[in-house]
Amino acid sequence: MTKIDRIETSILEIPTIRGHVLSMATMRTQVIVLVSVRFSDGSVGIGEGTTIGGLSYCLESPESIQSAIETYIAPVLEGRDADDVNGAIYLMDKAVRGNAIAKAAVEIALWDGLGKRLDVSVATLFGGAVHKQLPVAWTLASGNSETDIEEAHQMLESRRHNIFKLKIGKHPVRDDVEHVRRIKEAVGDKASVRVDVNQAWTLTEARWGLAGLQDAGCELVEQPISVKDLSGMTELTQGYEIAVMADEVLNGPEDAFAVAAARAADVFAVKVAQSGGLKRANEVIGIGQSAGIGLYGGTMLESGLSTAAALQLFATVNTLEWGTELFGPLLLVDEILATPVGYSDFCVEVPTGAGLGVALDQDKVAYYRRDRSRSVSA
Ligand code: MUC
Ligand code: MG
Repeated sequence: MTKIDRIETSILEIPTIRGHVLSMATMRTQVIVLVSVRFSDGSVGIGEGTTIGGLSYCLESPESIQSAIETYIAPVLEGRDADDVNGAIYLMDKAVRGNAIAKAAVEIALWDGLGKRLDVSVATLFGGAVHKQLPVAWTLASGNSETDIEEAHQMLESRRHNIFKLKIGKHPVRDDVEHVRRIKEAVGDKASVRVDVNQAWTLTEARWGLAGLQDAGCELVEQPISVKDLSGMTELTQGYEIAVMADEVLNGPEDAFAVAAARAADVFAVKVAQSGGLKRANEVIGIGQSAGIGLYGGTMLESGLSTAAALQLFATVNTLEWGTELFGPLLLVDEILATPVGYSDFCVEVPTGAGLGVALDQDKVAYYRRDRSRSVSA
């Protein structure tokens, strides 16, 4: 029996190509928690747990992800059967409440290891890929309308993206709607425009906002109000034509069920990290499908590693009505994969090969490492 020998983590810091301005934080660096799971047969699985803006986006930080893994998850998994990924998931859930991103990072590494040992892709472990590539959105979030318009034109000309998500919620609603209107007018029918408010609006602001946004030709609004106001989300979903997407409120299948039961969204932003791993994200997908809720492949702005993990899962889903936003590696100044995830013709390519289908560039990993404690990566 192959066993889990040792679980190791390290934190990397990689600058972003420009300031990424969200309603709750401006990102200039992305902080990535890398996980290597070493198995007794010499094989290694790799995973990544990444959040956004320190502790400003959700309840986990890079430091809490690392400490949850090293202090509480590694001791219960080390020595166990490497192939028993479901057993590991149940044990992690028993030993650790919450901490979805930490669990996801370890679970991804376990699936990667299993896929490599069986010489099949992670998509195959989830029933098989039905897509080789998926549509991919780009987020315009420079904080300046002119710069965003220029960036949108570049993306259209290079055929990299024709779906744009605009980050709003930092400015008065009227100004934000005007910003969206200008960008939609500039791209016309060549691109679709969506927005993400990251919970910044009150319900009253959201009523004005949604009316203005749909008038401006914006097709979707993501998490306009607090995760705590599910009845407000229901009102907005039912009151306007513009699609309402649930993001931060979705932390696994139980939340997906609650949102679906309350008809509190038209679309799920399915995030592997936020869901607690690939298996739980797949359950979120199943709940969305059975409730008639549209699906969107979301990101925590991860590097190519967890982007590849998400691609392995989303490639198995017949219909992602709203495509994906798996552009994380493109927001970073540098790659940590030996062979980067491919982007062309408005799509992202699903990596092929065993496990996640990607390998780390160890020189880059060493270069971007925050410190060298307890860390020897795959
Ligand atoms: C979020 O809230 O969706 C995803 C894309 C992006 O630009 O930010 C993230 C976070
Ligand atoms: Mg979002």
